[in-house]
Amino acid sequence: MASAEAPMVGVIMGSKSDWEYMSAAAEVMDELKVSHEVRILSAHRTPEQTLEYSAGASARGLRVIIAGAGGAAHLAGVIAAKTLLPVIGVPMPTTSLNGIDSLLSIVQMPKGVPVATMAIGKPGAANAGLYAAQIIALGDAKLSERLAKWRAARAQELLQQKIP
Ligand code: RP5
Repeated sequence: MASAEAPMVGVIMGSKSDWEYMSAAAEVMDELKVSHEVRILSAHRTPEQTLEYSAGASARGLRVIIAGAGGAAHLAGVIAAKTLLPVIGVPMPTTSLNGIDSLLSIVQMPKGVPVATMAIGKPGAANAGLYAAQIIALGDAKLSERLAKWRAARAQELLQQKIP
C-alpha cells in the first residue's frame, strides 16, 4: 500500500508479476511508517520512462530507490546510472533459473555505479524496505526509534519460539 504523504522511497519493479515478492518491501515500510510509492517500470520494455523516473527522483523528494527485477535484471543498474540516490536491487525468482540469474545480473555492477544487492525474493524485498528505512533514519530520530523497537520485537518473537 503506497503512502499518501510525499514519498521518500520509490519501489519499482519490472513487471506486475514481481509484486508477489516486492510487496514485502512495501509491507515493512508501512509498518515503520516510511512513505513510499510503487511503480512498474522496465529497463527493457519501457526504457525511456525508466530513465525519466530515475533522473527526476531526487528533485521529487525521493531519498532511496528500491528496484526489483528478474531474469536479465537490468532495472536497478539502469536506475542507478541516472541518479545519485542510493539504489537497492532485489533479485526476483520469476524465471526458470529461480533468481540466480537475477542475482548475478544485479550484483555485478561495474565500478563507479553501485547497487546495494539484497537476497533473492521476499526476504530480500523485506530487507530492502528495512535498509531504505535505515538510510532515512540517519536523519530521522523517530524512525530510528521505530526501527529499534521493530528489531527488539523480532528478537522477542524468536525467544518465544518453542519446538512442539
Ligand atoms: C522481468 O522479467 C520482470 O522483472 C519479471 O521478474 C520477469 C518476468 O516478467 P513478466 O514476463 O512476468 O512480465 O523483466
